[in-house]
Amino acid sequence: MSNAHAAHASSPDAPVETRHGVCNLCEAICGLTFQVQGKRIISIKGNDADPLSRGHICPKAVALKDLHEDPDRLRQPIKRIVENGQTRWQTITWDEAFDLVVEGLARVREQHGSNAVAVYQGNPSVHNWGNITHGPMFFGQLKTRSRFSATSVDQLPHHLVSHWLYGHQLAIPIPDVDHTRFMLILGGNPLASNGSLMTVPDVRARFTALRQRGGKLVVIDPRRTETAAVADEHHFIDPGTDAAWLLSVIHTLFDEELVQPKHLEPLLDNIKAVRDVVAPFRPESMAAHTGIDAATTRRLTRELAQADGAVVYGRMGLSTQAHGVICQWAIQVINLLTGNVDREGGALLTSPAIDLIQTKLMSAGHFDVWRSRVRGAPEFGGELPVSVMAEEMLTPGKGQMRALITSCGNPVLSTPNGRQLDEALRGLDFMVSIDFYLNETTRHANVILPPTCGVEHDHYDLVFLHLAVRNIARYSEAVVAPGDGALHDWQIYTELAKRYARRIWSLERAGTRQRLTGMLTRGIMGSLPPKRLLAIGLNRAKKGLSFKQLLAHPQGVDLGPLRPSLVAGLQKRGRRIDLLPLSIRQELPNLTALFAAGDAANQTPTTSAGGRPILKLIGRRDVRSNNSWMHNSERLVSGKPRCTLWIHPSDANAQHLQDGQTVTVASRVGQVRVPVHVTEDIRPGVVSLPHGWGHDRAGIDMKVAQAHAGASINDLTDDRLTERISANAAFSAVPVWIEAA
Ligand SMILES: Nc1nc2c(c(=O)[nH]1)N[C@H]1C(S)=C(S)[C@@H](COP(=O)(O)OP(=O)(O)OC[C@H]3O[C@@H](n4cnc5c(=O)[nH]c(N)nc54)[C@H](O)[C@@H]3O)O[C@H]1N2
Ligand SMILES: Nc1nc2c(c(=O)[nH]1)N[C@H]1C(S)=C(S)[C@@H](COP(=O)(O)OP(=O)(O)OC[C@H]3O[C@@H](n4cnc5c(=O)[nH]c(N)nc54)[C@H](O)[C@@H]3O)O[C@H]1N2
Ligand code: SF4
Ligand SMILES: [Mo]
Repeated sequence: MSNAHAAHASSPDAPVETRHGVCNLCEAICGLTFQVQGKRIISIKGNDADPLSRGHICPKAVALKDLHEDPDRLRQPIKRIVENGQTRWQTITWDEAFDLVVEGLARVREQHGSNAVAVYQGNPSVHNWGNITHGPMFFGQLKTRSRFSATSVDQLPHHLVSHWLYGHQLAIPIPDVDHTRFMLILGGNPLASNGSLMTVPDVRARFTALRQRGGKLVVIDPRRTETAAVADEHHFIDPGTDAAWLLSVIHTLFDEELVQPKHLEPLLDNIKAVRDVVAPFRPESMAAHTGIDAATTRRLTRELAQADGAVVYGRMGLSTQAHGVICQWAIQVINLLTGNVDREGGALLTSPAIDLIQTKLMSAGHFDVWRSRVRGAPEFGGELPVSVMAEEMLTPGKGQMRALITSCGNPVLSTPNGRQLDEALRGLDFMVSIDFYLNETTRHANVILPPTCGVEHDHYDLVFLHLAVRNIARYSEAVVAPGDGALHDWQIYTELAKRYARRIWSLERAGTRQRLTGMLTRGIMGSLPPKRLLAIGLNRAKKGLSFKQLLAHPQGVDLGPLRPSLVAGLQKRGRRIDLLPLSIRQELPNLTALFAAGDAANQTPTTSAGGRPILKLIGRRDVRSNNSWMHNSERLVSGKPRCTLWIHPSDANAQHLQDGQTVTVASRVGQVRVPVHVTEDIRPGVVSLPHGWGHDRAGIDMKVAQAHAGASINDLTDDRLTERISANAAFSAVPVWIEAA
C-alpha cells in the first residue's frame, strides 16, 4: 500500500483526489480519470489526455465502482463444507486456505500423477498483469500437460496462423485503422466489443475519420450489427461459410490478375500453389452457399486490391467456427497477396515498449506435439482445447483429470456444453478457484482464493499494448488501496508457488542443485512485484523509456503510429513466408469437397428429429455486458432484457412466434428458455443469443445477476462441434430448433 493511500484509508473527511487509471475490462483498455475520497470512488470519467483512448469510455467503466463496492464480492478465502447433504461456505484465513490448496493438489498428484491436476485460465488472466508475471511460476511447478484456457474458445486460430506464417504466435498484424482506405470486417463487431486483436478504443470516431478521408468500411455478418450500421456496406452471410467466401476472394485476385504483393513478393513462397488450391472456389459457385452474390464478391475484391492501403480483419465469428483456421489463414493470404501486410494503411506489427516476442517472454508456439487422451485433440503452445476438458474428467482410466485450478475463468458459462462441465466439476477430487465471486464455476471449488479487483492493483498492459492500433506505454498505480489483508493475484501465485514447491520437493526428493535454483528463482521473482519487473524490463529493452517516465506520465506516453517492421524482422532471421503451411494444405481438399463439389447443403439436415426446422445459432455481444461476470452491477443489467433470441420475421411467422414470447430452444446437448426478439437485422434461418448468461444455477451468490439470470448459450453449444484443425470451439452455426412456445 502506498503512503498516499494508507494515510486516509477510511477517513470520511479525507480529501477528494484525482487519480489516473485504466479500465481493464475489455481489450480497449481505456484511460480513465477517477475522483476518489479515501477508499471511496466518487466518479469515473474518460481521460481526454490518453494518447490511445482519447477520452473514450463505455458504461462498463463506470461499473468498476460497482465491482469495487459489491457486497457479494469475496474479500477473504472461503472453503466449502458439506454436512448432511447441505453445502455451506466458511470464511478461513489465508494461511489455512493456502495449506488446504497445496495439500489438495499434492495429494491428487501423488495418487494419480501430475497430469491429473488440470488448469483453466480465463480471459481476465491477460487483463491483469500479475497473472502474466507471476502465474507461470506456480503453474510451471505443476508439471502438468492438462492445461486449458479461454484461448480455445476464442483466438486460437489467429495464433496458429501467425505461428505458421510469421514464426511467432503473437506476430499478429494489426489493422492500421487510423490510416487505411478500405477495411473489410467479417465476424467482428468492434462498435460493441471495442475491438479484439485490435485494441481500438474510440472506434466509432476512428471509423468516421476513415470514411471522411475517402475510405470505405464494409461488414460481412449474419447480423446487421452496430458496426454494420456505421459502415458503407453490409452483407449478410450464411454462418460458417466465410472460408468458402474468402477463398473465392483469393480466387478472384488470381482470376482478375489483381495479385500484387509488392514489397512482400521476395518473401513469399507457394504463390502458385495457392492459385491452384483456390481454383475450384469461383464466386459464382460459392454464392449459393454464402448468400453473397458473385458480382458483389468480385467488386469488393477489386476495391480491396485497388485501394491505397486496405485490410481484411476477421474476429470471433470467424475464429469460432468449423473452418476458423482456414478463415484466418485466408485473411492473411489476401492481405499478403495485395501487398497490404507491413505497410501503412494495411496491417502491421506493433512496437510495444515491452515486446513479448523480442524479450522471448512468450514462446513462439508449437502445435500438435501431443494430443488429448480421449479424443486425440492437438495441443497448441502447451494447452489442450477446452472443448475436451469435461470428457477428460468424466472418462475413467489412466490419466483422468481429477483436480482443477481455475483462475480468472467461468468455463461453466463460457465453454461449449456447459452442463456437461458442471457435471464433471461435481465429480472432481479437488478444485480451487482464484476468483472474487462465488459463481457458476467456483461453486464447485473446495476453496476460493479471492484477489483484489482492478481498481485496487496497479496496471501495465503487457498484452493489449501489443495489439493496439497505436503504440503507447502507460503504467497506472492502484486507484484505491486494497482492503486489509487483501492479496493481489501475483501475491497469491507467489505464496502458492513457495508452499507447493516445499510440499512436492520433500515428496519427490529433487536434487539439491535443482532445489536451490528453483528456490532462488522463486525467491527473487516472487519477492519482486510486477512493477519492479517492469522497471527492469524497460531498462533492458533500451528503447529510451524508463519506469520513471511512465510514473511521470500516468495518462500514457505516445510512441507513435504503427510502422513497418515485419519484413525487416523476417529478413533478419532469414525467414520466408510459406503461404501454404502443411495443415492448411491437408485440410483444403475437405473444404473443396464440402463447398466446391456443391453438396454442403445436402449434408445438413433441415429438420430436427421432431420435425422442427433447424436454425443456425450464432452469438453476439452487447456494450453493457462483459463475458459472464459483470452482471452483478445493477446499472449494467437494468432496463430491457439483453439475453434474447434474435429471429427473422419469416422464421418467427413460420412457427407462429410473437416478439417477446418465451420459447424453448434445443440442440443436441440441451435446452434453454429465452424470450425471442423478432427482427429483420438477422439473416433468415439464423438465430442469435449472447453468451455469459444463465445465472439461475443453484448455489451461487451474485444477487443482482441472479435477478437478471438469462440463459446460457453454452447449454446449447456442442463440445463435439470444433474447428477442424485446432479443435477451437465452434460456436457459430450450431444446429438448434425451437421446441415449444
Ligand atoms: N457461446 C459463446 N461462448 C463464448 C464466447 C462467445 O462469443 N460465444 N466468447 C468466448 C470468449 S472470447 C471468451 S474470452 C470467454 C470468456 O470466458 P472465461 O474466461 O471463462 O470467463 P469470464 O466470463 O471472462 O469470467 C472471468 C472470471 O474471472 C473473474 N475475474 C475477473 N477479474 C479477475 C481478476 O483480476 N483476477 C481473478 N483471479 N479473477 C478475476 C470473474 O469473477 C469471472 O469469474 O468466453 C467464451 N465463450
Ligand atoms: N461489450 C463487450 N465487449 C467485449 C466483450 C464482451 O463480452 N462485451 N468481450 C471481449 C472479448 S473476450 C472478445 S474475444 C471480443 C470479441 O470481439 P468481436 O469479435 O468483435 O465480438 P463479437 O460481438 O462476438 O463479434 C462477433 C460477430 O461475429 C458474427 N458472426 C457469428 N457467426 C458468424 C459467421 O459465421 N460469419 C460471420 N461473418 N460472422 C459471424 C456475430 O454476429 C458478431 O457480430 O470482445 C471483447 N469486448
Ligand atoms: S471500452 Fe469500455 S469496457 Fe472496454 S476498456 Fe473502454 S471503458 Fe472499459
Ligand atoms: Mo475473448
